[in-house]
Amino acid sequence: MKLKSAKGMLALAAATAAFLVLRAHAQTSPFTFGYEGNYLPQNPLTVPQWAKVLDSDETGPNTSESATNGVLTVYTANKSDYLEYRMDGGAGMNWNPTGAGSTVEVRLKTDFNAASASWAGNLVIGTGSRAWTFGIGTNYISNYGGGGDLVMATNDKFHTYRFTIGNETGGPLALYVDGASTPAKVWSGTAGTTNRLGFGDTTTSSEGGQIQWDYLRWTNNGRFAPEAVPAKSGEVAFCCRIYCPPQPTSRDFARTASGANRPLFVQRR
Ligand SMILES: [Ca+2]
Ligand SMILES: [Ca+2]
Repeated sequence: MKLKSAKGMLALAAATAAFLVLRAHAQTSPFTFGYEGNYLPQNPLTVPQWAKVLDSDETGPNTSESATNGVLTVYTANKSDYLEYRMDGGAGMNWNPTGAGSTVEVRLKTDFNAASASWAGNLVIGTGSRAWTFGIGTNYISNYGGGGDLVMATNDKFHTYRFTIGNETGGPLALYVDGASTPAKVWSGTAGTTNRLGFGDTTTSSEGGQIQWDYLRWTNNGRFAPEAVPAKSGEVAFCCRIYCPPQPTSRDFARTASGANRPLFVQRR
């Protein structure tokens, strides 16, 4: 496709604008529910509300929880300490895997692992027939039941972790980090009847420390991997001068630095 005239360019601009309207629609959040860290999970102001089911030292000081500036900070002093929030699953519940596929996204930053602990806290994803319990450490994420580590720094900054499950009875689960379109790790999980989301510090044996949770979002309406950048190998961005910066980067394929979509053309070499 070649652009040969201003008229042609304007026509293409109009077509692209229409495409972007559709694309913007396609990029709307797939999530049905979310916890945004504005209140403690068990606070009635949190909708949907979580159950705080376990706390090894409710009056402190060996466990603590705080929601400040949209971030929940959960601390456990020792491996033996625990503090867990649950969103139980099932028919009519706000976590209800029914075969369509499920997607969970969390944004978090670990602060530290407790002394002699390998992980700072946990995330539990259970569909009622398949379960994954993740230990989240400062330098790796592990699946307790199924084994296998994703080696990465989780304490350098907030990262986004998207977990997708296509087959909720057999797995596997794929983890995409920071919007990448290919999984950083895939875990098969283990058979089990746990049907819930859970997070915090959920066991007595392996983890303690501190994690800051910015949000947890989820849906049981499908398996939604992060969207790929639309340009493909062998294609280059060709930008309309009306809308685009003179030196578009790869990120400009989808959006600007401010997060707003920009009209872009893709021209095959
Ligand atoms: Ca623990
Ligand atoms: Ca938040």
